[in-house]
Amino acid sequence: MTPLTSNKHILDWIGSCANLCRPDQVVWIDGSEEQLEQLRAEAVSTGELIRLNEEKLPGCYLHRSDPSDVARVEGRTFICSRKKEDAGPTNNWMDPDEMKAKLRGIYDGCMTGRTMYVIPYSMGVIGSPFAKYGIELTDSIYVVVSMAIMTRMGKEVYDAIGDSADYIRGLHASAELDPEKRYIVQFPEEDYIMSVNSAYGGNALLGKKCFALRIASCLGREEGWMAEHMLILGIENPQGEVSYVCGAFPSACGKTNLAMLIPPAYYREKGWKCWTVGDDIAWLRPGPDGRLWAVNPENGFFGVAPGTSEKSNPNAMASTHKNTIFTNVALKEDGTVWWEGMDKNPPTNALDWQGRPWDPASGAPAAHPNSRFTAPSTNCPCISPEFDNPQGVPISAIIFGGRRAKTAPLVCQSKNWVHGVFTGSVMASEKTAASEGTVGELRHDTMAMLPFCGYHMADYWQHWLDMEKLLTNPPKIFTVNWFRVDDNGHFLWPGFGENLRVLEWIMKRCVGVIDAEPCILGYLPQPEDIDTNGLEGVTEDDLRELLRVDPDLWRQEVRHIEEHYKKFGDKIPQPLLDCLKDLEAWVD
Ligand code: OXD
Ligand code: MN
Repeated sequence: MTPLTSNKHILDWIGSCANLCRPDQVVWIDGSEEQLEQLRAEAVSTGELIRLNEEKLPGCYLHRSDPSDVARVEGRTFICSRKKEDAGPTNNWMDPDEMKAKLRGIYDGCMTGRTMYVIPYSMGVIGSPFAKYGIELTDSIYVVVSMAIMTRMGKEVYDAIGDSADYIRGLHASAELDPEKRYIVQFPEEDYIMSVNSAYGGNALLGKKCFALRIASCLGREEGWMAEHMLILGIENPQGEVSYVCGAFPSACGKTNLAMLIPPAYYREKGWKCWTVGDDIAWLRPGPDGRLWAVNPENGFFGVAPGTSEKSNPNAMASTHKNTIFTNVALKEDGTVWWEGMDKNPPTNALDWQGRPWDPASGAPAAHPNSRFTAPSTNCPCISPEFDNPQGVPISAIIFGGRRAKTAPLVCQSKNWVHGVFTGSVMASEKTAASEGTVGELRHDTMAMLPFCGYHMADYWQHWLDMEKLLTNPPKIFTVNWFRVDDNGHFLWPGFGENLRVLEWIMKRCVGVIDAEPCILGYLPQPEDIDTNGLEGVTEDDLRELLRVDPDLWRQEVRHIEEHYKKFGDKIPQPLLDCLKDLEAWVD
């Protein structure tokens, strides 16, 4: 097949990868619907994709992954910088030459009998100041058709790259899907990603975590911008003014629901609206006006299916009704799909995520707990009109969240940028039954970036601190906690759409039209400043409890923070240590 580019760097690199992997043929993906349709048909003929009910789910497919390949593999994900010190204590590291030698043995001849597809893609709107380009080589049609949803993909990307060597190379091979030879490797100094023996989205769709977070975090540090694991939400008030917030949350904290929030009836009637710009990743740059501007570099949602329902997130449900690829969900008799938490009617005569007949009485899940939908952003009913704006959107507030039964208040504004960076650096969540580890155990997940930062975490904090110098009007920083419980273990806050009540307070603080109560953690709302009109069951006493900061709990928290900080040794920026000192002085 004739190459779609004459760029020598690209041709040489593809040549050397083809020599190593030895595919039967190389296919250049041009992004046309015609070519994609051919590939989908081929995947259907081999069973790699299953076509779903064309009337109820037009253009939708089911893919079942290998049962040993259903999630990201942090233990096998590496940052191979030249110096170990640059990867830091929270990343796996190996010498780049040693890693490449090991990987060469695994890739050797792994595409014999298969096709190598060449995918040109852009993270961000092609040609925009934010955009970065990538080329992924893969042996998987599932990866090609998923990248067509998740990125801006097609031959226009070659025009944007031109003759330059400025693009991110990614070599993906499903190979034998052998978990023992599975490696997800980033070489940040070479703009190179190598991923082998997994076809799971987070490991194989290289534009997402590998590029848009791990590699991009390193590019951002060099170039004065930030790649963050954050949603981007637009909030429109009754006057028609839209403010934008970014939010970082560890998993199981309702990030996708917040990204697609539907205002409660009382707010809707007054004219409030919410707009989704992004559900997972934000690239943030200082604008000429001294504010921080954000884009979502992706073009689709790779959402967790279980728990998503018409009740919890109707916008996510609507996003999956056409042109969507479902992975590892259950297949119903009528050619539609099902997962736990979709509704209260488990299907009869369904097949589970591995294609086996499923008995609702068996107690086994029908869908894998990490089953996913890969859906185009344009399907989302509340997608922001600014989604494709090449300049992005200006960010008024950054929100750090976590799941804390008692310690963290419902909402609190940090004292300033430095203090906000401190609160992000010590972000933590208590484990739920759904995640590994002991229920209630605390996991520190700095800015929700623990598995995604491509360099030393303490250098990353310094980069956050340095960003302030590039901003004359930085966003205000807040912490939120939707998960406070009372003494009987009942949630005190209803969450979901009602979170807009908290966001409204945040917006008011950003424009300085409301006072707040100073405390050791920053600024708290007065209970009466959270609008509870139309909200049943949350009393002023509940709000007082939701906002209470208990010194005994914070004494324990300080010990946890000290423990967490110990990992980073003497690299921790002094301003963050000063924030910790203030907290220590308060609890002692
Ligand atoms: C994701 C993740 O899939 O954070 O977005 O794991
Ligand atoms: Mn994510």
